[in-house]
Amino acid sequence: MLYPVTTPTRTVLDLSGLWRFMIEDENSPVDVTHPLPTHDDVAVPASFNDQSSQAKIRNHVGYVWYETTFNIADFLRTQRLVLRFGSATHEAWVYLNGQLMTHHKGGFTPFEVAINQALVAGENRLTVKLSNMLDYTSLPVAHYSETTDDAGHLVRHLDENFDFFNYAGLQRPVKIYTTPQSYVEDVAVVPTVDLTAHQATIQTRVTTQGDIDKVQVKLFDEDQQLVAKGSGKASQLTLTDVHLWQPLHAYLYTAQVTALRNDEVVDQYSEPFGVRKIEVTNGQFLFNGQPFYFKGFGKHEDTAIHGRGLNQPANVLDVNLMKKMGANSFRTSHYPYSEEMMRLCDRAGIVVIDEVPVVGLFESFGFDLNSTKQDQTWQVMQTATAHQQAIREMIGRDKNHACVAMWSLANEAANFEDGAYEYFKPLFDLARRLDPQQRPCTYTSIMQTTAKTDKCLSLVDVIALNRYYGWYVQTGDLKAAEKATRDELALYQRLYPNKPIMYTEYGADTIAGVHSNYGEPFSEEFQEDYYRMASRVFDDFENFVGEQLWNFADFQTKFGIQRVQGNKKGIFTRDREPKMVVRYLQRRWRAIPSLG
Ligand code: GCB
Repeated sequence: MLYPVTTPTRTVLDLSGLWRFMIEDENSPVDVTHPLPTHDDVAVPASFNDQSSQAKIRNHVGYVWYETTFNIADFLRTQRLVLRFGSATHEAWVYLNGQLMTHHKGGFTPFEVAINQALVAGENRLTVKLSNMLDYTSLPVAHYSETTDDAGHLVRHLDENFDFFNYAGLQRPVKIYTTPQSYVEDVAVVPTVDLTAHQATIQTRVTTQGDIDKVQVKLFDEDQQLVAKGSGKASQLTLTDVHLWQPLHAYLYTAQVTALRNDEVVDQYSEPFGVRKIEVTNGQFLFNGQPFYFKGFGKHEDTAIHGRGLNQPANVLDVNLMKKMGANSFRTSHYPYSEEMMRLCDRAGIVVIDEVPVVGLFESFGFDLNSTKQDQTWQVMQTATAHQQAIREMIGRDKNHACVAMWSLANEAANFEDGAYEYFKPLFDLARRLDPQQRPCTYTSIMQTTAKTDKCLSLVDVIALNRYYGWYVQTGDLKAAEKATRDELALYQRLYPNKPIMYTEYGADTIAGVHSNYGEPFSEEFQEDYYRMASRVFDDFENFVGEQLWNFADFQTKFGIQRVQGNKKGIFTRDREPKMVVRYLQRRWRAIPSLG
């Protein structure tokens, strides 16, 4: 799916701004043929939760309604008009002038619908019903239950299988874009690099709709100079003296695709792309032929008041802070991030592990490493269909991004239980079939899954471990934690000598401003000691290809006795002030080259 951009044949209208908002009172159904019976406002894009002064709204489980009005300039009405949601969390029913236009489930990927048929003259009314409910068929996963209150009214409950706050709403931009009636539907760009010849072959695959008899492709460099051109829906162009897209040194070309009829331009679309080669071989993750070392973070889309809503200044700051620290990468834990963030990473040279919203695929959660208990996760969870859709939509959206170096197909599933391999095998096959760039695939493994019990390691290109020695286990005992970390990595390396291993989570809750002469847990001293311990171990393992700590910043969570206003494992506070450990990590990461 293409990101909406303006071109000589297309324009984009942004519906961001103030919308009407209400939570649904299930005893008085909404009549979509009339304006919503509310005068409350909500800003879009943003989560609705933290914009409200009322706990009842912030914590609402069920349906919410959004509404706005817009006009379309007469001169645009001959064009194909497409209404596009960057995301709608988690399930949406979209009505235009009272007519149901589309429905989409899955809260972190875009969807769109052509609206010409439903437009009226003058003001148009756009109404969206959203559900923030999750269950064992959805992604992410939560336990859903219902009770009734004293008045006999339905009360819905969610117990999420994850700790981040279940922010919801229209969290990403809502846009209307135009295309001509015949148009470019999709573009896939696949670079193949010959590193010794400094040359690349760029395959483009274009799909069109309507009356198009010719497709032209032109490639431009960063100075807008034409560097190659060709024609055909499937074209293969050669770039000589190629500028590589390197971690922290981005270089973006643009593929300009023109659709023609009788040699007249019908539609044009421009897609940025980078040229780089990613391989996993002999226990190494190679970027343009050189061993790459991931330095960075697991993150969240999470800022004050915006919640999980697009916050571009925060995204820019986060990338700037990463670069300052010498970090080069992050994982989109635990859902695909906004398209705006992906485009920013393309420009900034930040390497991304792109993760589907698959978190919490376990029936019961624990850190008992000696447990041999088998739940019925793979019978209880009915997520396979949603999982396939999430993979399709993530890869469909992000396939051309230079920044995406690997797909993560799950965070912390019950991979040690019977049925896990049978569940994951078709999903890995699907991802590999769908990705035109054939990127490596992985999942991040929960501590309960060990090198000996994980049933799915044969599926992954890179072993990605989420580990909390010294925090959730051996709490505060960094000596024991160091031994456990070392022993486990040694075992993985011995059993899987050809697979690169990385940490995709490790961390300790740390309250900014809390200090301890004794390096106690929760203090800034402990956090630094913890990371020093982990670094010492990492440096001793040859196949160890990266460290992505947990978490870039403190973030909001559901309520729980382990969470005081959220998860405090950030090395920055929620408003991006550094904790003490940042200086240590900055020194370390600046001294470790990304490549080489
Ligand atoms: C994990 C999860 C992450 C949590 C983290 C924690 O294993 O993947 O979503 O936030 O632990 O801090 O407990």
